[in-house]
Amino acid sequence: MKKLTLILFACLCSLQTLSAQDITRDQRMQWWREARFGMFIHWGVYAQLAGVYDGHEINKAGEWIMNRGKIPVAAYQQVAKQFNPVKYNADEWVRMAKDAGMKYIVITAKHHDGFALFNTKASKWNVVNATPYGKDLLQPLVAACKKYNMKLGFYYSQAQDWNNPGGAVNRKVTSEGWLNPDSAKIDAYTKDHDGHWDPAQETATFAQYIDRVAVPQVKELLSNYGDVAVLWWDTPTNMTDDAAQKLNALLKLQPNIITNDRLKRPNFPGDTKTPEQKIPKAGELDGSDWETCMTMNGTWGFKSWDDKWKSNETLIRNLIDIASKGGNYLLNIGPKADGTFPEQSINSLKTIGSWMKVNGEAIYATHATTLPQPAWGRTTQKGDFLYLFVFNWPQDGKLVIPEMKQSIVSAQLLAGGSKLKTEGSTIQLPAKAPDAIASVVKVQIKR
Ligand code: JFZ
Repeated sequence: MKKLTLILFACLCSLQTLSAQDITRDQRMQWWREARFGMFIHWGVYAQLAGVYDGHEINKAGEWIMNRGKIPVAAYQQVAKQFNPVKYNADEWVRMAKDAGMKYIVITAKHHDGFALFNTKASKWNVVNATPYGKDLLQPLVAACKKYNMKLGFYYSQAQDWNNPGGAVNRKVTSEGWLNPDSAKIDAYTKDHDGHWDPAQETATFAQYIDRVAVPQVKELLSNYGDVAVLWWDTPTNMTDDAAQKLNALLKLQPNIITNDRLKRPNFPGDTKTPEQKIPKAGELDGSDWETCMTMNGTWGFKSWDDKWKSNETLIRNLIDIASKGGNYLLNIGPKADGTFPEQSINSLKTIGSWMKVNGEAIYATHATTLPQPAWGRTTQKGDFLYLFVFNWPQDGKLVIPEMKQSIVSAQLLAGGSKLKTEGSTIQLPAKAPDAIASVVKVQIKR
């Protein structure tokens, strides 16, 4: 009898943890699903080089300069001696994100160059020990995010590490989708190489790197900075299931944390899919939580000579396109070495912010509609409201909602708020679009 009770008790317990977990996933994901828009920040020693080494403009993304330029470990660590971001103002950064309508920030706590933006006991290769600045860069960001009610997540390159011994090195850049195809400044430094380029990188094994650096650092990140909203793993080069297991186990330090699918494939799917520099087709990723990460120009980490800036029209319409398909937009900023955002990024954030101020309700906490994608733009839905994003203003002023089955109760423009006449599934628009990039019509439907 005692045994039976014990077994029963054990069963009940496991049942309870199961159902508790089920609830937790939706609860855990709720803020993220409603947020729709976040800021990615790629910052580190590479910003100091800004895409130029030894007089050469190094091709490809700025944060890859050590790898693409085959910069020796000692030489790269010398660069840190100049990294002194005295103009870094975390409060200002968070305000810029907030004013743009962003709901979360994900910052590179450690990128592939292994440089920790935080105070770590696991490696001297960090901002406190290796730079004249000498202060933790994450701490002020944590404080500012708390102040402005902004969620904060950490990007952590768990496998690739080009400075800490034993870290993995991608042999070649296999997917070039995120590279700037027009930056044809090819020279001797940009040829593909096989693996490590400096013996200093190979004085420990990968397993030792995981135990000595990655595990303790992730533990620090998840213990010393309050609530961590997201852990954004990247490039599972050489990852073993054993290493992934050890890192994954640390997530219990933050019960509400959300993780992506880049720890190790396929056994560690995480919570979110991460299409990079591209927006999936409608329906393509239905059923999963996904986030498109994208650069504003052609690089993640700051590069002085990259001027492939996306227009505000592209950025705003990307956000709309992504929201209309049920995803999130993680838009990147590559701060300069002095701690300021590039001027172009600041300006775009402001423009997006003004648009969001008027039209944000059509983005946040909405979901994809079942309507076909209209030729004039995109649609989202929230409860009894449909939101119509008009990119191409109809010449005859008649906006037709294709395959609309429900009847319309009322329609109005979010910009200015004027009520619009409707007839069946046709909405009568004023002659001129209130917003040249995207005007939103809010439609109440009868369900
Ligand atoms: C990775 C990094 O290497 C890069 O520096 C940046 O941080 C970016 C956000 O992520 O780059 C990738 C990762 C995955 C793919 C392409 C580039 N991919 O899956 O195609």
